[in-house]
Amino acid sequence: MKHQDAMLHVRGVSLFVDDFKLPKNLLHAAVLVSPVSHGTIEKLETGAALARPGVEMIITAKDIPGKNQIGSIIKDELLLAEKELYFIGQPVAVVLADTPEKARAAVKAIELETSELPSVVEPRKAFEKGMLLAPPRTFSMGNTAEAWGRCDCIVAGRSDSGGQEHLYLETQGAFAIPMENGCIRITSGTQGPTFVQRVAARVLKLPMNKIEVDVGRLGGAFGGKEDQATPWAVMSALGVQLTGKPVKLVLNRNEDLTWTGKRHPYSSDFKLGLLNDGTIMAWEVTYYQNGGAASDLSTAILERTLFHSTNAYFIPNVKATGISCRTNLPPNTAFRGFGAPQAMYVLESAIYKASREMGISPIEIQEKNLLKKGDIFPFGMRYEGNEIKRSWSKAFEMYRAENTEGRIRDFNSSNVMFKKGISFMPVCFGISFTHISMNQANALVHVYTDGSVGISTGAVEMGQGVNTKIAQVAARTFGIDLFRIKVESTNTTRSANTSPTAASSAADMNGNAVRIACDNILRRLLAFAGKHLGAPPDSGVDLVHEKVIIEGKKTRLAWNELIGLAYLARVNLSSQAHYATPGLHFNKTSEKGRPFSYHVAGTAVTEITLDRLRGIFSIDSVKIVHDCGESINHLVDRGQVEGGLLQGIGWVTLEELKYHPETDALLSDSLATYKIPDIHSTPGEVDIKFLECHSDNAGIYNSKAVGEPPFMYGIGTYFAILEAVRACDPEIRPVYSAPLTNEKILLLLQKKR
Ligand code: LUZ
Ligand code: MOS
Repeated sequence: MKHQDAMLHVRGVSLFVDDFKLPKNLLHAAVLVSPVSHGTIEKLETGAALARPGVEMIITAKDIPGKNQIGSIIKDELLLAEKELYFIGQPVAVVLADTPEKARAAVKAIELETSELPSVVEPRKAFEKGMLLAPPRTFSMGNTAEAWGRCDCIVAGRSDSGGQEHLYLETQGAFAIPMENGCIRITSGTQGPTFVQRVAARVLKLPMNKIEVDVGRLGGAFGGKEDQATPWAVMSALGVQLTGKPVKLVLNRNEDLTWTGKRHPYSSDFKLGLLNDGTIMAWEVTYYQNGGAASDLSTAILERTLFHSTNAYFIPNVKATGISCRTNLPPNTAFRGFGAPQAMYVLESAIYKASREMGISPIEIQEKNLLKKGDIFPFGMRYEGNEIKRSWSKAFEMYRAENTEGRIRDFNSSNVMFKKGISFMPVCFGISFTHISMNQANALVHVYTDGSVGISTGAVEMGQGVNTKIAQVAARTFGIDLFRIKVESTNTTRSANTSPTAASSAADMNGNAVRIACDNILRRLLAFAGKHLGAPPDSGVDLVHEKVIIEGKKTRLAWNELIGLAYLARVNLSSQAHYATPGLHFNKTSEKGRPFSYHVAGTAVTEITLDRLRGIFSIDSVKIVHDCGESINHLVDRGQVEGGLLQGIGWVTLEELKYHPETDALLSDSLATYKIPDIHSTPGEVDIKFLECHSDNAGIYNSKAVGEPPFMYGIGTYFAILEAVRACDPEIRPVYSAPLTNEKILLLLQKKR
């Protein structure tokens, strides 16, 4: 079963926001943004710009009819600046003109004068100044203060990880069309159509039922369109409301790179205590999260960091504190993994440091402390699976069977200029939105009289294959062929009050809603079929491979004919259904509960070869054992594992956001200066083995969520490089500061001791 969009994509006929044919009177929007990272507006004069040819209107904060507020969890972000400016890229005014070129030229003609204020871009500095987005939170278990005394080895240190640009292929964008009676229809490149609808209603001062949001598909998102697709969609709708004409706003790549938020950089302090045999006794960590200038999703992301502070390990005494710091960067936001990669990287740094101190292999420490079924997480939930140990064991068996350790030892002792390094990276990722109320979805299923099926849900297709999985769920539940199923656009008039497509959970939750809706229709159809065929009441009627089966015997009645007859007999051929993930609860005072439906686990083994002279490396292989539950689509899941791995490798080795030391302007603002993995930086071999297993509480049809967990396999590359550096010279002090770029590796190798 291939991705349903594959044929459209390769033929170049799939439609993205910028591809729709729009009415002739369309206005194009361009945005004037703050040129300073902190300051105030002293003068904002739009007259000259408005007088330019083709310019229809210039919108500023005072034109907003409703609330000038786009914040979600905390209402601390304006759509358009009023007086103070908090980051470079903060929207100030929107120009509407008859071409995008004229709109952008008019933006340049607006006179904006600002005075600058001191800015802060480092989270620790922000913390010292008391600039927080929310009060700090601490998750704890056992008693760390008491545990230190029983440890044979204690290591403490600092670990930093950088931000990351989402670099979705399709930049942010939206268009909006005026409808009858003040209603507006928005087509948005968003992961969260309901959120766009809610915020547009707030800003435009309209009831939500006057705003319709439609999403066909996104050209990638990775979390970058969970919250941050909203402003552009709302600006388009505002333009429609103020001019009565359709409005389109699509960012170009440079605007998108410089204005929108990214993965949160973290700076963390850690302390890890172990026994001589490698058993971890205590773990203390403080995360300073660089939240940017508004809270966006930062507090939820920090919460997920705290949930993953011990990753795939059992640690009896834990104290993890997270601090969301307000800085003068664009508000940082959701990005695949949602704070968990940052947490896991810190713990792996600490384990690596301890292994050096104790003179044992990090692999030994890792293996010794893996979570077992029944172990308790610091937030009170029990680990209910055994896939961590199973995936580790399977990976370790391969490692041993292939004599990897011996082969690397031989290679390293017979090569001077090249050294190999290896690492294991176990991952345990919790599935469910950490905000419990978001764990709900709905579906609307219609069977048409010709037997074809149309499905609407809140899930947004962004290349990840969720529509393919949803079609499979419907075909499987009905017992019919896939070609009959069409998954419709995601639309707030058909699917209301939906959660964003995020947290890896869209196929699970929307798939379950589809299953329930299809079951409702199927039950009516089978009751009708039994009656129609004269089967005695209570006989077993079923639909298999498009044929009605009675008491295990195939009848002549096929799906198409059944639908036609059922319609004439006035059977309801539509159903709406709702699904709420069961068993979730969490208490934010005690910080204990059961926030996740289940966990996804796996282990990656990464082998790299380092060129000692040049500081460059190649990844020889990444071998992954991954738990997909009972996968409903191995091809789609494999794509997610490969893509996640590569994105994770990019985060820890290549992708470096550089800012101007005085102006705070983003310097790595193009693909020439911001390097993501390409074909040359992919591993020579990516071997993915799926762990076949049955888990209680798994997702739709016992499959498991797959979007985010594989990202964290990439972290293994960092520590494989450190191992190769150690093979060059065991005296070199490792650094715990991602990304470990070629320049950093070279400096490390050259460091005078
Ligand atoms: N988005 C969100 C997420 O709003 N809540 C979450 O818990 C989450 N987790 C992962 C990715 N996106
Ligand atoms: Mo997300 S990081 O929008 O699942």
